[in-house]
Amino acid sequence: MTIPIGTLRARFGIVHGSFANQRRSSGVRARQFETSVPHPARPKTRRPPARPDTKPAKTLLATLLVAALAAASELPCAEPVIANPYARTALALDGAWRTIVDPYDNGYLDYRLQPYDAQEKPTGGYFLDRKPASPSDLVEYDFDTSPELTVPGDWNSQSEKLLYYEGTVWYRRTFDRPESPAGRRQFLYFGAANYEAEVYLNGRKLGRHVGGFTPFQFEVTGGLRDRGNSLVVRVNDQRRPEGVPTVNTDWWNYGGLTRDVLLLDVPAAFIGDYFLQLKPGDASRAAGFVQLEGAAPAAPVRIEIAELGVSAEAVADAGGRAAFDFALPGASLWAPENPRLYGVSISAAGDRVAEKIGFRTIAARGSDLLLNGRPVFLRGISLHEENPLRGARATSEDDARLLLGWAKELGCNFVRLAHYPHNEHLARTADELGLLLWEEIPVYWTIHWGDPSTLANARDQITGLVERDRNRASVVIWSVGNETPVSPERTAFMTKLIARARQLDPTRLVSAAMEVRRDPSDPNRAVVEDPLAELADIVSFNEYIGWYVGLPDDCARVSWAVKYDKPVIISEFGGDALQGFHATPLTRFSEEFQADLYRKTLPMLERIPQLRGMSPWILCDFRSPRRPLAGIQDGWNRKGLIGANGKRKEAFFVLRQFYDAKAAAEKPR
Ligand code: GCB
Repeated sequence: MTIPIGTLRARFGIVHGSFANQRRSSGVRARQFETSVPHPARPKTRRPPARPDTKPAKTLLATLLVAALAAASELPCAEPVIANPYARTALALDGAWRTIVDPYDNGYLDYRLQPYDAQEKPTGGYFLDRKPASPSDLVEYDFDTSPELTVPGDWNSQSEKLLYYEGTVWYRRTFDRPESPAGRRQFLYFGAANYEAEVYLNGRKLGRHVGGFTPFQFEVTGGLRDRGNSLVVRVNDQRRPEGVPTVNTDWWNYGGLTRDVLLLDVPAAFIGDYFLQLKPGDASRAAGFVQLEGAAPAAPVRIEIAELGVSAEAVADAGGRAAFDFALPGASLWAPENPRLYGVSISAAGDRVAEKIGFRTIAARGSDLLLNGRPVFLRGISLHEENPLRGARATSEDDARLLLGWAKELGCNFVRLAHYPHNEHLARTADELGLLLWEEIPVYWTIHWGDPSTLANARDQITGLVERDRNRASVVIWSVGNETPVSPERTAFMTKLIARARQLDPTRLVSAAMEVRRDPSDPNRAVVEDPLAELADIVSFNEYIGWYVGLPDDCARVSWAVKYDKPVIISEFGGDALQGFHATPLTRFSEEFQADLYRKTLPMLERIPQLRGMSPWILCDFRSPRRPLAGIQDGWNRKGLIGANGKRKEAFFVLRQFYDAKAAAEKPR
């Protein structure tokens, strides 16, 4: 959510009982699969209508696309940011920023706890970036002599003192105005700031953004000095019950300016956004829109794809939006084994932006998952946006290549980016490497379902994520959350998020990581039953049989009751192992235990008739404040198949063998 304050210039738009319950109760591991677990009452749900066959489904999709495009043009611009910022003329404001750690928010609030920036003429506040006017002048902070932190980057990993710090850190960066012909416009673009950011330029507040993983921007045209601009950002990552995520997460939620900061420079009228994919229902055509900002009415817009000989033109409507629908003769479809991207060039009103886009279809038909019309099995792995070798937020393209390279080595064609939007480099690199992606927002565990501000926040996050990545061929699934407790309020909340994702992008599938419970009358029967499963395109759930529930040998006895005629993805399973710790397979935290768990889990999952993929938990060990066990965990969740030292554990090879066999079985003969 971006809230602009008295913008320097009106911005475009306007700136601005499940198994899981069992294991989490009081932190005590309930090991017995046989233990009875009460399940919260669920409302009666209607069975979904029978799935129409492909033809009507395609027509429906096409209608939905048209309706979504029409509806989207009527929506208020909640948080528009410039699409594809990396293709723009930009000054990268990355590198060393001066910082002040401010646990009491002393630079933000006066001694009556009133925000300085609410005063008409602020009498204090670090955002003024003041210097003493004379030796007798009292100023109790000085950015120029304060420690530096690197941006993009989290603060926790950059200083031993900040390892567990949650609160406010002030960032300041100075810069000169880059040369730019008169009439052009400038925007300060932030890839993300976790969790809340107040942004000030030369002592004036530009606005505020809430939500730690989506981009935001402020227009600063006319507000830049030639020399010595002072850009100050207050970043606060205090956990809050009504937040998204809320106070409880099984990952370290790194604070800071964790993504790139760019000063973008664009023409007066420019291409603000675009969305181009294969036309639902007709894979021989592309369809979508281009959104212009500040252009004269009826501006012509051109899309060119030189390699395919495409040059299509459309005229923007009164709102600056041009709709496209054109043939893609001879396009080779994007797929993991053929990650073909085409150079797409968009030009209008004197602006031009270039992009690489892949074209493919994804659909669910009955329990089948179809990629480009052919059944596909998702050989996946889950991932946090963390470089385990540094114990730090992953921030760069290099980090993306490291992590996704490991996933490729594991034999994956699919990666679940858990539990929040990862940086844009991940999706762009996945496009190139040929990895299908599941992308998610941090609606994790127990969100405040009844709080409208929480819903607005989550809605903003799904909006920001979909708008940023809907041109990525790699992304096939939008996930609206993880392990949320079944209740009417939660389902109403999720229904709205699903509708939002579909409205913004009718070309992809929607899911959420759900839970599994035990049938009270049959201890060995695992039941998946959730009204959310009725709403989703894919039924995904996390299961920890053999780790939180029972022991790996129990897997042999489990039968499944998944009543939905939809593709099933096991979004998580796994167990902890400390890399290099060897013992018997029944010794917790040993590599042998984890490998045995994988060996026994895989055949158990294959007994689910609708199984179409999995993303076991997880590729790498990751930092978690919920994992104190000394000598073993030391603040890390050890469910990675790769340790924090970068070394593969035995289970890595078990899964790789399974995936290699799957891939071989799928190869067209
Ligand atoms: C889960 C969560 C994931 C945890 C994992 C675990 O179900 O979705 O965030 O890290 O279990 O290790 O317990």
